[in-house]
Amino acid sequence: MMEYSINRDRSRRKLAAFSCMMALALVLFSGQELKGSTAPEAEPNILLIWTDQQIFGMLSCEGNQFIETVNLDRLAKEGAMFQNTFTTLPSCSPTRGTIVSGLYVHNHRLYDNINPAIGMEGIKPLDGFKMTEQYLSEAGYAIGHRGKWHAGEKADWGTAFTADEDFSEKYAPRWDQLHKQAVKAQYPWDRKTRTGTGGYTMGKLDLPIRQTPSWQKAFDSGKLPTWAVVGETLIPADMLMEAGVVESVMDFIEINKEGPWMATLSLSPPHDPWNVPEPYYSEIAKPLMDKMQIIGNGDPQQQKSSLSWRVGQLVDDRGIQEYMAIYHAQVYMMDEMIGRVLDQLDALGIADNTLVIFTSDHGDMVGMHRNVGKINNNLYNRLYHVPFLVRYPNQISAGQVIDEPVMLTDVMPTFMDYAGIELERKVDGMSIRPLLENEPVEWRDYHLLEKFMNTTRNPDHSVKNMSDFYWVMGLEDGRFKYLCPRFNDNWHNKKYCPPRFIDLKNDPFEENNLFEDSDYRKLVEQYHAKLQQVLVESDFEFIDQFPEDPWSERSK
Ligand SMILES: [Ca+2]
Repeated sequence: MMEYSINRDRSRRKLAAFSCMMALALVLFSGQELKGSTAPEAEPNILLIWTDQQIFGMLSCEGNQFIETVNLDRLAKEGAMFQNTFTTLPSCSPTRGTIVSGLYVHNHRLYDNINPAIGMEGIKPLDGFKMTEQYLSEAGYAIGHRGKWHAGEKADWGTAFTADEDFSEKYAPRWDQLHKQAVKAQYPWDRKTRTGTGGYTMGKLDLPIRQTPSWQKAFDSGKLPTWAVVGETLIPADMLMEAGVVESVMDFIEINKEGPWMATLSLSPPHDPWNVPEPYYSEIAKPLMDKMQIIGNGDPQQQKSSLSWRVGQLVDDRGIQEYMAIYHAQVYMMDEMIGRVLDQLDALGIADNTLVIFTSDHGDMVGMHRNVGKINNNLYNRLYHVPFLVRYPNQISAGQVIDEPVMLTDVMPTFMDYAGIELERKVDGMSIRPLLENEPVEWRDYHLLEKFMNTTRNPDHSVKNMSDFYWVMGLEDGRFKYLCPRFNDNWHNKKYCPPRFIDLKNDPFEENNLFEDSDYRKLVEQYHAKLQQVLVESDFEFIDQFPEDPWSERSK
């Protein structure tokens, strides 16, 4: 089944060379100047690397004291490290929609995780939606997505994401199928028996995983959801799904080395299930277990509605430490795998003309307030703050540390900017090129936070309109954070996320809600007005449902 991609990639390469000449001719004839300090020699290759569920602060260049991530550190050293990058919604599918479209979730409309097995396929995207891969494919780039996709495989989303039939039908969803098979081989549970509000019925344990003592004990209680598995996998490292993804992306780059190409290396760890094989288990995870510190002691009343907190209650503190240590080991293992691809760019002599971005789709609680995983409804920064490294030796200087608030909406317009492609419609993100090249730019001073909870009672879980959602919109600027929920009939009595106002400077673990504190009334009003302005400016189509004032929802 691999031949089709090889043939197709070859034909694209010819097309790419032609389009490259055309672009050069256009520049020469129009006298148009390329942006930036120096004109790039050629259209850059683009390598987008993302892990899943990796928080900012896990890399040694970001200050992690427990593991040395020498390969990703190299990207920071030879390029730029962003310290303040947020996703807009901490779930897989919505973020992936944002990365490829440059749009906020409320604009690309992939509100919740796609799960075709239970009929969740999102909402039809807005007209004129066009994703990164489509633009680049039309410009002559060879496109290779490898690894987890999770952004739709059929119906409306399949069409919206289609760069061409190969991409939609074979590249991306094919990897999702493989991923599913790999997961299924380890976790023989049946999604069709999914019950209740976010739990999974437990399948029988037949895993090639040796769970840690605390997690084995919790497992034996029969109360854990099936994803909450922490231990040592008995699958050798070179036979893991991720090793195959890395090899495949390397094959793609080798075949297309003359460029231009765009490759996505999409890796699942440190997403659950949390496990690593030897030697990572003994050499990295085990020695760290004693050293892991649980931070935060969130109010149980506020945490109750969150599955990640409930799972954390089923293990003792040692269990939380085991999970945190293995999470670190997963990041370490991913760093080694990513290093193979970076070495390949050097060996092929194409690193200088390859724009590399490394990030993650969203965070994880990593033990904060004794939470396990990401299913927490309180919109903690820990779930939104992600790593973000950029390297492009031909165009940006090395060793930069950048503090401006960047969002994953900015990935797509940045790629377009460097590839010299004009966008056909307005997107919410901004190209980070001026930040990278030290050019003057008016930049945002906040992150927009979004969260949509599907509250439909439709048997197929499909979302028909906005009133099917309980949603929360938030704004944070590093100093304060304001969360504004919009309840609906199904959910207003559940204490999901009440309105919140947090002093991030003095309360970094977000434990004290100042929303009802009269001293902060004026500030809350200001943040409410600013949030509303951001939503108006970004064409939030349900702005009429936005609460009139911060306190209007409270009385419901
Ligand atoms: Ca994810």
